[in-house]
Amino acid sequence: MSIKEILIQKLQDKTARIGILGMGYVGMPLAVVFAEKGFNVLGIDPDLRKVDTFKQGISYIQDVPSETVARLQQAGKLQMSAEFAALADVDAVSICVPTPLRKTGDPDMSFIVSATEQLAKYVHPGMVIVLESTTYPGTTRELMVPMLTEKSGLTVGEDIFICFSPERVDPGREDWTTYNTPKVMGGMTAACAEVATVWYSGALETVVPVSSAEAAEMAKLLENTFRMINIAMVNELALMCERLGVDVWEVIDAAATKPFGFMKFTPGPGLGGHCIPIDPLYLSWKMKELNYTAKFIELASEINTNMPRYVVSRVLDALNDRTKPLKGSKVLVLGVAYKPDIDDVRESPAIDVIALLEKKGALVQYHDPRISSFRTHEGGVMKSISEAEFMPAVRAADAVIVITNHKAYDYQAILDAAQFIFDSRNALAKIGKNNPKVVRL
Ligand code: SAJ
Repeated sequence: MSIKEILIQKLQDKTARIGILGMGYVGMPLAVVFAEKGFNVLGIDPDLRKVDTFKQGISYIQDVPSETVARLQQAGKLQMSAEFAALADVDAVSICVPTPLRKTGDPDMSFIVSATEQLAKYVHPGMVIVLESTTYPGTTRELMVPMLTEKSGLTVGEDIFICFSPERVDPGREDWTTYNTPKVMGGMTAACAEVATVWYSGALETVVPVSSAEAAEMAKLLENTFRMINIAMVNELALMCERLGVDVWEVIDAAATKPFGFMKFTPGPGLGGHCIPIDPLYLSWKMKELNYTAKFIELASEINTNMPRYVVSRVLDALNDRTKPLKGSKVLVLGVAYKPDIDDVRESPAIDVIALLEKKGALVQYHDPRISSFRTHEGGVMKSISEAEFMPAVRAADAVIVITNHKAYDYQAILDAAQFIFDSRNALAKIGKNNPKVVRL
């Protein structure tokens, strides 16, 4: 039997040992899915706090219950370590590490490089490697393959099998999970795709093979660029509707009655999260390397990035209409998470809105039931007001600004108590319509 046939056999009978590099919101659920389906899984993460928490049978990932972690650990199906040396005994590796942006706006490949450098020390014949981290097209071929073959002398498609398979984890979502979300799989060779498809099909509901790693890398970027550009389009629509004196929310709801050929997006104070504002910039960066300007991405990024400034300008105008300067006004920001009903503040436009308000001299407080504090751009720490302080702060504020429309808020009570509300999310919707105390984006 060939190396490939032996590896496929081990993947089919689940004697293959699995390694997950990076046990975050992508790696942990993936490790659990493989372990639940009978594989022996080792999660490797350099963060000792994660490893220690895991070893206590506690989950630090919102989508994975501690009961699951404890059960799989006791069953010997799922272990965690901070030591990469354990990779020497592993047959199949998924790399699920962060791909953020540098301060310069260029891709930060350091997590992929360091994980691959570690893996390269232990790579051996009969290993399949799948990169899941969102990255620019060409990463698997141009960066992963050389790092894993040049020193080892191993041949891709014969000794080792290298693929790209984009993660599609949406933290907090319960309808689409790691198990039932279709998984695109692109191999460096047909044999690579065959091996990885056998592996992932042993645990996930649907695997969708494509012809190359680049096709899989690009599919992911299309998914998230599609969102970023459409959000930018409705954000610009909001600016146009304001100038036209037309209610953008009514316009979008009306357009959304079209049962085909339309997909609803809503305007807001900007684009947050660790995916949508960032992933498309990996593509535009790569295209610049190829002397091509990704015009839609650049324009969408410009529009989305400007939304916090637009929100502050609208608040300033509204206070002016109430003969109140923004400077010295008490402003209460409601919700700083990057989207409703989650506890993640990464890239949240709320941070920009608050910084701009303070720059204009406003006296700013914020409340978020899920974010007790966050680090400001200047490196300071801002704390949420308490529940006890909440309603008095709503009453005392010259302006209440809804930035993140958490379901937890009692918008009627807020409307009754506030002097003025700027609603950037149409959170008040009907109850705020035609109410002189409310101005909407
Ligand atoms: N946003 C708008 N208007 C919209 C939709 C979103 O302003 O119509 C804002 C959100 O408030 C947030 C940002 O855009 O600040 C991103 O929102 P998102 O709904 O895209 O949520 P994310 O960042 O959690 O995106 C993830 C992505 N999942 C993966 O990358 C695996 C994305 O591909 C999913 O489509 C998205 O979840 C989802 O559908 O929930």
